[in-house]
Amino acid sequence: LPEAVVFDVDGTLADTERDGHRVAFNEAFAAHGLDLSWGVEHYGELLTITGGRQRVAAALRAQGVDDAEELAAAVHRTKTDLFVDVVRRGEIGPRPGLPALVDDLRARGVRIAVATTGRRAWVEPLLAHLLGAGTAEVVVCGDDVAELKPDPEAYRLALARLDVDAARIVAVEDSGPGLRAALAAGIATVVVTNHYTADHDVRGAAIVREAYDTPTPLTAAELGTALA
Ligand code: XBP
Ligand code: MG
Repeated sequence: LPEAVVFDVDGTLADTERDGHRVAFNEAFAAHGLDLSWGVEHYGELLTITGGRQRVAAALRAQGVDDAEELAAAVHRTKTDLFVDVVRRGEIGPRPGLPALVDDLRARGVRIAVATTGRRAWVEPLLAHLLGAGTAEVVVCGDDVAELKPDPEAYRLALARLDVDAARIVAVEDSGPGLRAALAAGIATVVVTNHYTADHDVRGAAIVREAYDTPTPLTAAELGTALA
């Protein structure tokens, strides 16, 4: 068994992007009077830009907006507030089969951590809702690092806070950029894809699946085989 499992959040613990973050971004654009709206398919392409503020800044720069960085920061603050409300209303549930995996890990004494590029303001209430407060003993967020995924900084920080060797742990990710971040930190990685990441390049992953619960439930023991 791994000593610890480090989970990504967006797309991995929950399907947060299409009906969550995307909608909050669009509401924030409207609140700031911007003529910008991200459709479901287009948003999938934008996910290669990790970090909400960076994603907005790229879109504003593409529109030739002056002070794109400053405006992006303001729009992203609005988006974060809106998304915190969505999370607090309990509208985002876990991906099917995830709670069973987390129960299995906890029952076997495997430590649980989180490494995400998302903002702590919504990550903490979402984790409390999905896993129960305190289930993840280490939570690294986008606020904590200078470089977002695919840079390994978030994973390296999680390793340091867990005080474990990379060779003893397994990461669970949903996307290409997330996979590359974990691999660059020397961590064996299991990828559970979703509709947005089904066609991502996942070479290098120890295991690739489309779901936690099918064709068989993903277990702590199966995660352990990623270390071999
Ligand atoms: C997730 C992200 C985040 C979210 C939005 O990537 O890139 O930016 O899309 O959250 P990963 P914020 O799953 O690899 O961590 O607006 O808080 O950035
Ligand atoms: Mg993700």
